[in-house]
Amino acid sequence: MKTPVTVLGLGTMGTALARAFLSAGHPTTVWNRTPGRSPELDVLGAVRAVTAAEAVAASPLVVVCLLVDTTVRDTLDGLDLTGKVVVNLTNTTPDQARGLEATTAGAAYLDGGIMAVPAMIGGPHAFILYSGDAQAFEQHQPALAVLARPVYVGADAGLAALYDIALLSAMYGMFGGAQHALALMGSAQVPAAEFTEQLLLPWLTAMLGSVPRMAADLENPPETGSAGSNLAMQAAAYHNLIDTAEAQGVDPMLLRPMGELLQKAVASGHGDEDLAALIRLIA
Ligand code: FVH
Repeated sequence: MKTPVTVLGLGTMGTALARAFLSAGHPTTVWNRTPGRSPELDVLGAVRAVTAAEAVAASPLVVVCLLVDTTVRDTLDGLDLTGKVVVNLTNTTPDQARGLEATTAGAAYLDGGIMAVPAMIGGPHAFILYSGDAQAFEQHQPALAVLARPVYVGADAGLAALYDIALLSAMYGMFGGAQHALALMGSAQVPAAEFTEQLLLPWLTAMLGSVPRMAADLENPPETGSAGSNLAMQAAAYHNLIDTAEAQGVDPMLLRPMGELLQKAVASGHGDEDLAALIRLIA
């Protein structure tokens, strides 16, 4: 028989997780603060627990996907977790994950960072970062794999959150740039969908190709200066990005921090270097 699983939290993500476990044949007990949420899970065979304590008692593997850290703490507070493996897939900071590990006495703790939206769960492109108890991860890897590709990043329970936050930070930076570009083109009534498909996506895809070189430069700084687009040149041109946004009536708030960092890099003598120098500056 497949490992029985409990899912605490039936928001959009918790529901997707429960659905994936049920579809893969795991006996699945679910609990949610507001009863009756996601009735489609009943059709798939979910067992509804009335209390979180009842839900935890039903399975050796307890997956938690609630709103924030305090929600998880309040929900688990006072429950008997002895002998359970608790997998917390709620978004947390590294310190919150370590704190939660310390409070789940008697249980093995794994913290997770879901790198997917709900519709991707159970599909080929989703992955979930895990850190914490290595033995628990080994034992339950087959069950966790029905959700998304499991990626174990280390025994420190806070590591998955650190990786998760790094990837989310990169995502928001990317979205911020794309959103500014669309606002700018919108100010000239350029159709957004066509601009995105024909120019924005090819441009961003080509530029993403330079990220591995940035990472390589960070690990092995080049002995000579920039091979192509030095920071002094970029800082000089960056004024045009701000001026154009203002002239078009678009708030440059998403662009300003990068311009300030470029100026700082040049002022502190890094003008002949490449973009990896900016990483060293903020670190
Ligand atoms: N959805 C997404 O795209 C992202 C993908 C990456 C991971 N995140 C994180 O997953 C956590 C849950 O997200 P969600 O999308 O399921 O969120 P909601 O649909 O808003 O559901 C929230 C659940 O939390 C329950 N809840 C809220 N407050 C309390 C409370 N005080 N006590 C007990 N439960 C609480 C809520 O219950 P209810 O409102 O239905 O009673 C939902 O079950 C989250 O950390 C994301 O950052 C999702």
